[in-house]
Amino acid sequence: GGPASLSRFRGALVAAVLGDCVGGEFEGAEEVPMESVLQHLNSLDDETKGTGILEYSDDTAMARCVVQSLLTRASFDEQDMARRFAKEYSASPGRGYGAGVIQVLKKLSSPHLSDVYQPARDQFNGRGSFGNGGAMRAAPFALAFPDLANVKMYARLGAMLTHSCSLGYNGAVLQALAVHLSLQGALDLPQQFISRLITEMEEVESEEAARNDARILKEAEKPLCERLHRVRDLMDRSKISIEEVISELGNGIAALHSVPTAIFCVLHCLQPRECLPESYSGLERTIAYCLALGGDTDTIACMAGAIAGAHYGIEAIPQSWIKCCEGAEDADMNAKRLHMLYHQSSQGG
Ligand code: F2R
Ligand code: MG
Ligand code: MG
Repeated sequence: GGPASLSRFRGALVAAVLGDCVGGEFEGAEEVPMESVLQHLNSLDDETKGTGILEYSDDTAMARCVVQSLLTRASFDEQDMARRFAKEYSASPGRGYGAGVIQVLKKLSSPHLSDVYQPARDQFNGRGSFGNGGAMRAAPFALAFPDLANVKMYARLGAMLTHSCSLGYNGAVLQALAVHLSLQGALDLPQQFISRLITEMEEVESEEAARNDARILKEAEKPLCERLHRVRDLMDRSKISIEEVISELGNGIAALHSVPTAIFCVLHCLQPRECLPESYSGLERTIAYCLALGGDTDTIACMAGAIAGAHYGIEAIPQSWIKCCEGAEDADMNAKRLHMLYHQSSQGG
């Protein structure tokens, strides 16, 4: 489909859910042989093996809250979104949430809370979380707002409800930007895609709060930009091992160690790869590659799924995968509603 087509919206939201559901199998694993990944993915096609339904985790649970809030309010409403996060957590606390964010979600359910951003500010002795929980649910912002400045502003504010460290919320900004650009067809020119991300993040990371956090955490001056430069170097290489990707970019729970990694996975899998079946679509390659990295596989596959889904569209997703992932059909329905909201907004309606 063309820029911002319905197929791209459906691809983005559905593939994010699939990445979470199929990636959950390997979350936290140190080494994941590609053979195990392919076996896992093959089992989704084989109804006789009865994989059953793969449940979604916190990544999708929170993204669903973001989607419902944006659709219901037809804009960003921090009170409404915070209430939805708290309600979702209290209804299903066993979705594998991060150890720290649970405190925020409990506090957000208090009827006496006057500032919904305060619980996030109190995390980690006032430093705030740099986890990837803001980024893992950032894709819907790119599907609700056509304007780039709004995508950046609302992805940041949406993440700040739980992640007040700039590395956490700027990771969300980067993820939303990647989905926004992919939706426009920017991955047709991968070099320009990565350059554009670097340019945008240069501005985002020049803010004082970001510079302070980087200094305190002893990271590079502009940590996400520095990682994006590494992505650009790696994507120019014809061969690269999984070990090198992990050591250069990371595969962990911090936004810094997972958002650039997800972007790399998408870029690397734009072409067929020796280690992956020729029959795979680009989207299947991307998800498989994310799983083979080990570490935070559900989240990296969820984020890469959203970016890749916005590029390839819904047609690249196997029906058998959709059938066995909890929440995938809901995501498809919501993508259609977001597509309408997006186009209403772009017409000034
Ligand atoms: N939590 C997990 N996976 C662990 C295994 C779950 C298992 N399956 C189960 O069911 O028990 N996955 C999910 O968490 C990640 C998103 O986490 P989020 O929302 O960012 O949480 P949090 O707690 O804010 O941050 C995560 C951890 O990062 C460290 N950290 C963050 N900021 C820190 C700081 N300023 N100083 C020190 N450490 C900091 C802490 O260890 C946090 O707990 C996703 O992977 C999602 O899938
Ligand atoms: Mg998860
Ligand atoms: Mg995870």
